[in-house]
Amino acid sequence: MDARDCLLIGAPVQSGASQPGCLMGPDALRTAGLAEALADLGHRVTDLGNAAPVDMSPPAHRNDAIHDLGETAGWCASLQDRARAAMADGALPVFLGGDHSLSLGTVPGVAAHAASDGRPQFVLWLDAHPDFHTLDSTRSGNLHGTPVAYFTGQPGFQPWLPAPAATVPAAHVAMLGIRSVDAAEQTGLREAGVTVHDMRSIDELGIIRPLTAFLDRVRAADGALHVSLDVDFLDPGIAPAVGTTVPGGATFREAHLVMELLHDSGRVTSLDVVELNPFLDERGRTAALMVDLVASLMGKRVMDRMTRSY
Ligand code: 6HN
Ligand code: MN
Ligand code: MN
Ligand code: MN
Repeated sequence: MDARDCLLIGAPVQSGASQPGCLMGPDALRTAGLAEALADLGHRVTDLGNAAPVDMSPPAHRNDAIHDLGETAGWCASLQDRARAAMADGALPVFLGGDHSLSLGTVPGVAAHAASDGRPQFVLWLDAHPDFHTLDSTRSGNLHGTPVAYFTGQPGFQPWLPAPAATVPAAHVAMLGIRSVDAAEQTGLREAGVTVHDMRSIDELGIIRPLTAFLDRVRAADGALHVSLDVDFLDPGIAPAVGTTVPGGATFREAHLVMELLHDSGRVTSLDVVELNPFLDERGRTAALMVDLVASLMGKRVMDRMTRSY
């Protein structure tokens, strides 16, 4: 990959999760050396500091489980603007979470820019969960479980959340690593037509085939590609610092291979690193692993290869 202008944008959002701690995520990623790792690879890195939510007071929703709706709506509005502006600068934004509700903002923001460039937007969702609840279907009321439904344009989000600046067609979303899906999400995903590669399919097919099939589609469409990396994509044995651990996640090598293939594709235009809860970490190991994975995505490799071997 050529040297890129990387913009680090902290999004210390925790209103979408049930337990506090994601507030510290951006600073843990900084402490683990994210900017330095990207600069070492030759990229030009600017840390824009942390974004803040705008003030919003949406009406109460009939689903009593929902909490902190106004704060999450405020982040959604603010991050849509920040994401769109970062893309308009020609940069590759890296959004440092913060819980996954931040993708309510980042994805519509980058998609709005892609639309203004006349490029289709694609999203790769690396997560144990599909995050496909609507405001009506969420039982936990944790809005980090809703962004994919929101940015693919499922109904029932307005007037509680701002209208998305742009939506992404469900057919342009692929999910990898999925292993915890609620009943309402199953139905919604099937009806919308999202491509879901659950852990069983990774066990059976490996991780290369589903990913390269998706990347081929992005390339054929000359699409922009947003990658949303949830810590719980990884197995909790290697990444304990997340509030929603699910056993049986991606291994160290599977995760690095995904990042390496993404780098080789040259298609990634924006990235979320989400759900890191440093309060739950063990001596910073999860933060360090996330930094290492981002470095792989941005070109770090063990050996320089003359040719690709697959
Ligand atoms: N995440 N489906 C569960 C819920 O509460 O709606 C878990 C959501 C996890 C959210 O992965 O970002
Ligand atoms: Mn998630
Ligand atoms: Mn552009
Ligand atoms: Mn998750």
